[in-house]
Amino acid sequence: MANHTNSSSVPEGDGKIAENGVKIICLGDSAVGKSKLVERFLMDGYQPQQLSTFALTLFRYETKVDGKEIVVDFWDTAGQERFSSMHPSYYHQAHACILVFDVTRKVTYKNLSQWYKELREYRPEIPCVVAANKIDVDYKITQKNFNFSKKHDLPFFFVSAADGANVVKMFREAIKQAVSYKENPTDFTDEIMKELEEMDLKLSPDSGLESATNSEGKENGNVNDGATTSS
Ligand SMILES: Nc1nc2c(ncn2[C@@H]2O[C@H](COP(=O)(O)OP(=O)(O)OP(=O)(O)O)[C@@H](O)[C@H]2O)c(=O)[nH]1
Ligand SMILES: [Mg+2]
Repeated sequence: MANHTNSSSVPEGDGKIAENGVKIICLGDSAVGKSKLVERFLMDGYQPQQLSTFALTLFRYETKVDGKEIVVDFWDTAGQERFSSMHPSYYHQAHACILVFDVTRKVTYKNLSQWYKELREYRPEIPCVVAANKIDVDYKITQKNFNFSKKHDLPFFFVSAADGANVVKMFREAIKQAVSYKENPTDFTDEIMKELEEMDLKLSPDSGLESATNSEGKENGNVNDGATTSS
């Protein structure tokens, strides 16, 4: 099941994404329910009235997609960080994004454009899904049209962290899209990253190209004893 790492600065393993891992970030205004949605998905539990996310929370989750073992890192941050600008490392190498708003507060829907704009500055190509949260407050809201997702051609889900409606469906879609993006990145930098990762796997896990081959031209073994040495 899920491991949870709470950290006020850098998450577990320096935020390094596992080899078979994907990184999914959550974005949206404060109190729209980002943390509750992740918690709901991971634990199928819900405890209302918790404090705002302090700074950054990393939720690690292991699952299978098309029979393949995948490690998913959900990155969750406090919405108010928008006002002091989100640290670029939050976006770094993200494979998908979950954009959340609260159907009971119009302003959180309005602010989606700003979140989306910032996301696209850092990650122009990654898949993004939109979650309209808190539908349990009044289910009639699900008859309404929210054009933001149509405009940007993004999958849209009415969800509730409180009663769990569509939560699994929405997360499964985000995970599926993150995995398929990682396998076939459309962003130039990501393509290069993927090539480098594949080279690294063939050569040596922690070294650059030069140190990957020794003086006799032999490949180093896939040594990973957890220790790193500096030259
Ligand atoms: N009725 C209802 N309340 C919800 C739902 N999801 C979250 N809440 C409540 O909304 C409040 C904010 O939820 P959080 O998950 O902390 O929101 P957040 O987006 O993580 O907020 P920040 O960490 O400040 O950015 C809490 O009081 C939750 O109990 C939901 O689906 N329905
Ligand atoms: Mg939070």
